[in-house]
Amino acid sequence: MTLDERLVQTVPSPRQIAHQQTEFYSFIHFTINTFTDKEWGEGTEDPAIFNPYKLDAEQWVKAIKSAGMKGLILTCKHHDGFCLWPSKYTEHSVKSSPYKDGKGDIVKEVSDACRKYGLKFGVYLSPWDRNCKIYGQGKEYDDFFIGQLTELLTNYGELFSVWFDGACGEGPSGRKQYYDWPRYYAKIRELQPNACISVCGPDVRWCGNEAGQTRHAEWSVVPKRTRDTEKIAEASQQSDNDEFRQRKIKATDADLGSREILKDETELIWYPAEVDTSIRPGWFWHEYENDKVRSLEELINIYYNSVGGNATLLLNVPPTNEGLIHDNDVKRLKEIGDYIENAFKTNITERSELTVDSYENGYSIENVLEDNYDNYYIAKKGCSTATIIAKWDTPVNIGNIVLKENILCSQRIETFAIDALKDGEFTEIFSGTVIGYKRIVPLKNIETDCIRIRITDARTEPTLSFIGIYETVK
Ligand code: FUL
Repeated sequence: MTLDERLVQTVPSPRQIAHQQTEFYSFIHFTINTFTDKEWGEGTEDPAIFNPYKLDAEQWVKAIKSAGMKGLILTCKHHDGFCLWPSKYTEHSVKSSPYKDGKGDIVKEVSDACRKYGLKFGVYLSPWDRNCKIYGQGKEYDDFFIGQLTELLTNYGELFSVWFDGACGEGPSGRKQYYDWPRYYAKIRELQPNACISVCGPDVRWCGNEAGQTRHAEWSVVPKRTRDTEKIAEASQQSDNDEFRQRKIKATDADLGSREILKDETELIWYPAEVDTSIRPGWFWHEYENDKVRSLEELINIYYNSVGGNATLLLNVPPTNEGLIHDNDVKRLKEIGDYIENAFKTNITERSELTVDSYENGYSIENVLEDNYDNYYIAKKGCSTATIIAKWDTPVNIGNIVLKENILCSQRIETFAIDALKDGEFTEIFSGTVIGYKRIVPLKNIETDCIRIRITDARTEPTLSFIGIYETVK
């Protein structure tokens, strides 16, 4: 079998497809650290300090929805071991805090608010637990961890993500727990078969940094060894420092999936990237960061490079110690939502005369007008390139072009380019590598009456499930 044949045989699972379609969703970092101004708690904090007396999960969910996000992942337990739900396996939880006189369950409040407003819900459960006395004792700790995991998997409805962090700062003389990952995964598959297991897990790949940086080309078919949990943990945060959060991708990891990289790999997997970053410098809320909410421009740029670059975006928004999302973050989230709504409001592909140089019977180019995988375009057998032309009667102003492959047929396109007709001649205005699930090409208001999209190389006959050409909204 040729390399290209092997590559295109590697396809996503239904749960991976559903996850990728979630596109943009939020992280909520909230725990006892919110009250101590720390990023990593020690595990010795007194639960008496935990009292987010104004907590309003619906306020969180509304703010997140206003940004156009479709899901929420809550840090049910961070490294300090404090549980936001009344776990029966520890006293280090909300039940020992003044919050609602020890009768609160924040996981319940947040998951209920998500259902009410139509957001998917996911859980973050830190494998590293600094409070737990038996951490490092092998099976005994795994039993405890499975107990807590089971509570989260059974009591809060359907989950779309279970997020396992690789971070651990125990150091060389610290306790070392060899996590029984296969056992954790089996429990999740048994109780939440539709949930993706992310980062230290088989379904969603950590992009490799926390700064919001993406690779030039983010491939979904990568070597199986990229899923090795030990390696993921090694690359994860090892100590509580700001520098790590700003760290970019190492040059050696810049390419995970080109033909050159994959040619000698024996085992390949579908393992799409997720970009996780915070709206502020820290993952947790700190009063002194209230005026450090990242700019709209920076966040939109991250959105284009992640959601528009064949990855998903997990944007953290940390609630305050009162239990509310701060006004500055609320405002920025709404700005993001408005920006995205405007940028992708008016799709003028349908108004164009659309032609292509080749297609397979039953897979004609009109199939790209609707955004689904039931109908899609595929080039004629034997063709690894395609030239698509969209022509309008009068000039149009284009702000963005969205291209999507049908990933049920794997990720096939290697390179593409876009040209605009100006004074009777085509000029190249963009060239790129991957398309994958979704590629957004920002065009800064190009005026033309004809656009040409050239798929210049593909692993086998290229597919496109959707083309959206968006007019600039004034
Ligand atoms: C890291 C953790 O150490 C941070 O505190 C945060 O939770 C981030 C998402 O993952 O590895």
